[in-house]
Amino acid sequence: MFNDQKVSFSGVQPSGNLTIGNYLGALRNFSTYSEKYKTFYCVVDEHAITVRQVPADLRRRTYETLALYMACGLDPAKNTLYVQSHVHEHAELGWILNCFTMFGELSRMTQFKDKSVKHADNINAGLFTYPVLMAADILLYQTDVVPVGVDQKQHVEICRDIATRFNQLYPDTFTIPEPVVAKTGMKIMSLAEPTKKMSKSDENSNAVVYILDDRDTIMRKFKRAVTDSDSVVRYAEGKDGINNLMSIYACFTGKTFEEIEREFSGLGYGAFKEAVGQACADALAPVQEQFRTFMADKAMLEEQMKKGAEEASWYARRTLSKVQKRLGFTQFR
Ligand code: ATP
Ligand code: LTN
Repeated sequence: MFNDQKVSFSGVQPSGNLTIGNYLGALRNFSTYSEKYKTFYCVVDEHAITVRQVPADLRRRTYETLALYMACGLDPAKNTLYVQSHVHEHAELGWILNCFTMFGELSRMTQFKDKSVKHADNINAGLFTYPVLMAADILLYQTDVVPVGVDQKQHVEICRDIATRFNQLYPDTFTIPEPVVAKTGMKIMSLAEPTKKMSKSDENSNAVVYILDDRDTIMRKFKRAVTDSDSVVRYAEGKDGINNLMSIYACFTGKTFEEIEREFSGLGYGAFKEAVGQACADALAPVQEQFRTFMADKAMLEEQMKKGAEEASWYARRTLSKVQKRLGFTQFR
């Protein structure tokens, strides 16, 4: 809460091409808060360097992620859209919160365990303290709600623990945030291995549908999606592939699972996959068109970055200064 207004905050890493998992689990839900909340949506480039990035790619993806925020309906006049490294208070509060976070609690984070296996040659301290920087992102803005996919819920929970611990020592410093996970789209699975999360850093691009894939590619990927030896479109245990396609179809069409089962009764998997592909391509077409328009105007994107960073800094400075005062750091005017 900032000046009696509720706050929504979320972030996406510019670490790869964004997927329909990112879209349905996170981005699409951000605009829900634009009218009634003060909203901050950040491109978290400092988080992205916890794994090695090619500088030119990181730079391009930072612009692309900002353009995608806007293409997903986030109007910069109503939402503060900015890049994390442009607001130095994130890193500063991150350091302070490191001193209020326990080694043991960070060791339990599943994303750290997964990424340590995936990047065994580079298990750096940043990968380990990643959730502390994320807590700083959230707490700097006195955030009430954090819209995320279900994989990030654990990180919002550790953020709540850190904030509660800090508040016990220094009362009324931070608002305690709530994670908000959408009912459908909370976890979109890989099309090739439907027990695994669809992830933008997956090496098998056929397992992942990107927001910017063209219609033919989308249709082809859904056609090849792994299903099962049954042929009935039905949501059931053990039918991970079909369950995932049904969730995706439900997200794009707003239909319930019962309606989907009825619609495809007696039609088989071929017709169903075709319909999922069409629904996905139809929904993404306007986003892609807007994205191309925004990407063609780099000067406008840079102006938005600057404006966003100025807005965000104003809030971030206030919280950081409050924290520093409570800790006993000296200050002068
Ligand atoms: P990476 O593969 O680099 O770890 P990622 O695809 O998991 O990246 P993030 O930038 O970490 O993407 O996530 C941005 C937002 O998208 C987060 O809120 C996350 O919960 C959500 N998200 C990511 N993948 C999915 C998914 N498959 N289903 C639903 N939400 C997702
Ligand atoms: N950790 C998140 C990205 C992220 C974030 C945040 C999300 C960084 N800071 C603050 C919500 C709020 C991820 O990997 N998806």
